[in-house]
Amino acid sequence: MKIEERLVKQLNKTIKESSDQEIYDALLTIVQEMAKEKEYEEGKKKIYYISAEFLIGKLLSNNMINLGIYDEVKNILKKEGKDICKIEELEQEPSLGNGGLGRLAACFLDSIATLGYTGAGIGLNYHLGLFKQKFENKLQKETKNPWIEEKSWLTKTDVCYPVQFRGLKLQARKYEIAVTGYDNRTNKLNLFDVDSVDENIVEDGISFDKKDIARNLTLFLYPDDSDEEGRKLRIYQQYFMVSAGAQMILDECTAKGSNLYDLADYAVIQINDTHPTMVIPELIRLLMERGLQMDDAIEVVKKTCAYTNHTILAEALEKWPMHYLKEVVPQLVPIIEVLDDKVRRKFADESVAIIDRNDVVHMAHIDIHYGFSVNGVAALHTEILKNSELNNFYRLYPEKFNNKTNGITFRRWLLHCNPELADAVTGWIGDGYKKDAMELTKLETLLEDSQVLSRLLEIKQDNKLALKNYLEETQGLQINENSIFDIQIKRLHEYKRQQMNALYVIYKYLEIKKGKIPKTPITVIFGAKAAPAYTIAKDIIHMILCLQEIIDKDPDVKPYLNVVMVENYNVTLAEKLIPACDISEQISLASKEASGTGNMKFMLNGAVTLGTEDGANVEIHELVGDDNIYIFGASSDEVIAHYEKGDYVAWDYYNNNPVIHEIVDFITGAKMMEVGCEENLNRLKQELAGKDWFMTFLDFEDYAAKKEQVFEDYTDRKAWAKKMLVNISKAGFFSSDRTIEEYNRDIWKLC
Ligand code: 26V
Repeated sequence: MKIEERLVKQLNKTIKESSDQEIYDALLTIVQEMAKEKEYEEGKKKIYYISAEFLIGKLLSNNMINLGIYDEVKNILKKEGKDICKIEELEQEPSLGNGGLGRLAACFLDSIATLGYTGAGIGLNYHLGLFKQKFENKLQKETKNPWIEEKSWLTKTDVCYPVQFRGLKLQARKYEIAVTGYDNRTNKLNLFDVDSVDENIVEDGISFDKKDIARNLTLFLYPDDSDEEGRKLRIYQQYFMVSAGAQMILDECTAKGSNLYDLADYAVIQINDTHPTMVIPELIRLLMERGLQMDDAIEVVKKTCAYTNHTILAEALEKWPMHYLKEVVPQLVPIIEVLDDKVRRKFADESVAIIDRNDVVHMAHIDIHYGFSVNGVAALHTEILKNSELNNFYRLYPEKFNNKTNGITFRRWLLHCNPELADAVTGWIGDGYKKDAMELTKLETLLEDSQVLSRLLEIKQDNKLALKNYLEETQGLQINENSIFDIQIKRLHEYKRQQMNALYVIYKYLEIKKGKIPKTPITVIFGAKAAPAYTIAKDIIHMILCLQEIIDKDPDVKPYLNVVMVENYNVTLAEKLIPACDISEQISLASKEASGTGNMKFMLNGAVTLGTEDGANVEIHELVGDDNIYIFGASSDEVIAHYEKGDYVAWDYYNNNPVIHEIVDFITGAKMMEVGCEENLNRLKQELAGKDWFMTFLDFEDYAAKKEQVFEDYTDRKAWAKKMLVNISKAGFFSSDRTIEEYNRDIWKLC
């Protein structure tokens, strides 16, 4: 049946007579049916990607693109006076991730299905997701973010697994979300949930009784872990996910004929950071329950599990006190003790032990000893793991370590979010790049084509106007589409250095006040959520919102410089911001950002990177060359040496550098105090002048100088358009299809 007929049949009236909501509901049903037709299991071995986060974004358009019906549906609706964009707006974004790690998992699921691999995601069905961010009095407030509606992409199943905690047994029910591949099969994202969860226990904001596990288990993603109850709840969540996931994996493999000794021929489990690490002892436990001797079970698991590390930040590497595990999952404790004992018998080095002398369990150590692969997520990150952070392990198991530079799905991050650019590219080089992203290099032959260059600028301008309108309509923000859009969007963390960008805004503000007017107006756009208990991160948001107000009210400055912080930055907003960006801010302190993936999305959409030699920026730099990226700041080696020697003294910079002194003092100056909160601003200034752990002052001058250069270069529109085109043409390497092919070639070996 034709799509139009199918739609009318589903609606049971004409398209014209139907409301946007009715059309959304009907399309959801049709897409789900079409996706189901492409579900099949093939081949013996299956990849299970297990992750506490899957930041999948809205699904309607993405699925229609992947099923090849997007344009047809769009045109049918247009003919009847309906706008597909308005219908897309009705979908709630599932907020099942914090940032890069969760979004990566979503891109990977897309690529696994697109490449036709048998694979599935395993995660949790958080009802209220990550918190929704609101600004009140220029401060972040957290509220719940319900996303599951009557009609949603979730399919409830009858499949349940028992999960035993100390003194509490829960049933994990499996829900499924179809994962459509681009012109290929459909896989599944399995999200476990508990029937007894109760959204009504949430009081104001996001607070709730953290001890009422049966009712709170799948309410929120990463509940506040600043207190002990919160940390224990994380262990409950993690064990619930891995126990149900492991049972599902064993059942599926047994059904396909595995005798469990040969599990590794049927399953490979990719452990996304340490959150799912308990899958290792849990699988061992379950295999023993199903008749294997412990040593055999350990050997089976060792051949089945692979670990991806996503950060070198010590505070983010999970360590659980043994007494928490005893309280929550006592059945795993003897297994973890045996795992530790085996390590200790083999290796004298205390630093590689699983249980340390304080009786704390190092989750990453379990993964490294009892998985067969350890990978970093960008070339530099993997080198740092091998040479410093995990060097003690690398010396024991050099063969386990490998790099898999991250990637992004071009279906969402080009075809969907920037259709105008995608169409233009298709017109220039054909549509082969949609299946083989490396074909984008064909664009290089057009670098001297002035029509192509001006079209590129025109598309950027259209996207900037679209963003301006969107922000005005949805957030009441006003920006000038004829200014340079300088964008930093990512989780708020000191290592990502939003504060350095904000210090530059102060610097520029003071320059303009002194009469130094920029040639082209500048709009600095931020989007970031801060973890609820991360005080300094929230202070940085406060500083930015104060600057936004001060500048907005200052007629001397407003025509030349604007700052806006968008509220509740999420995937949907990213899809609007990225196509409109001129300058992509990737300014983490070198060595700290494992990879970054926003950097890749910006590049693909023709933004030019201003960044440090960190994470995947290094690889972007290598690909586009010095002329098409702006690199500044200390190298990772220099930074690591500063930490080792402890010779970075923020206070000296503050005292000896008059520019830094002036801008830092501005934070607590009269203008800021007039609009801001004394406590927050004082604390932030103290933190910067007295500590500045992520060395913003070290890089500030170089950053400011490079930024001036970028603004200057922007005025030569033709030369700038060439930089844009080079960036797009070199982005093919960052397709997650390439990343997944590498995972399969080196780790999964599916076929
Ligand atoms: C987690 C936490 C939790 C405790 C408080 C501090 C803190 C800081 C960082 C994290 C990050 C957890 C892991 C993560 O999300 N890593 C990101 O993974 C992306 C995909 O590989 C990568 O592009 C980003 O560079 C990396 O930060």
